[in-house]
Amino acid sequence: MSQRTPALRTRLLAALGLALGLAVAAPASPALAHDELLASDPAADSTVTALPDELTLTFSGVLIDEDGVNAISVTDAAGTELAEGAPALDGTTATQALSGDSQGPITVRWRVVSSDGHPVSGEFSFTAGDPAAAPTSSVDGEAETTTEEGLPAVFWIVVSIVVVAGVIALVIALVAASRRRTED
Ligand SMILES: [Cu+2]
Repeated sequence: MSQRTPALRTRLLAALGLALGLAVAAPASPALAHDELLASDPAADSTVTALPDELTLTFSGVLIDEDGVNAISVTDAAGTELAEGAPALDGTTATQALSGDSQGPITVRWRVVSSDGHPVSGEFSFTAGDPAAAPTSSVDGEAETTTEEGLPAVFWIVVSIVVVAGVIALVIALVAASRRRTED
């Protein structure tokens, strides 16, 4: 027994180390496979003569198409929502109908579910028409936007903690079980 225990403990420690390594690495590696926004029409930071009837976003992969999971918000300088209805998905392209004829800086905030199942989001802006004709800014809409950006990171941290806790519980159970067996 005194000879077997150190070997068993070493093996269990190695298993624990491997499991922890996998648990930490797992959420990080699929992040590399997230779909990215490749292009948009209007393009980011471009200037167009007038607000178009629709906006298209082209991604690097086919987005998950389920009701309500993909959202595109398009607002003018006053914070008025210009997006009309939900975006239409076609393969790697999302098309968002726009309404109104707002001029000046237009902000696009998108949040979609990547083909690997993870939510991805981003923001860019373009200029429509005459910037001097932009509606006057109301400060309201600004504060809310930053909170949503942080959500996926927090989500994966929580998932990692749960996974690590689960692995530790499993290892403790295995150690207890093997102890019971060696005592017999
Ligand atoms: Cu991912």
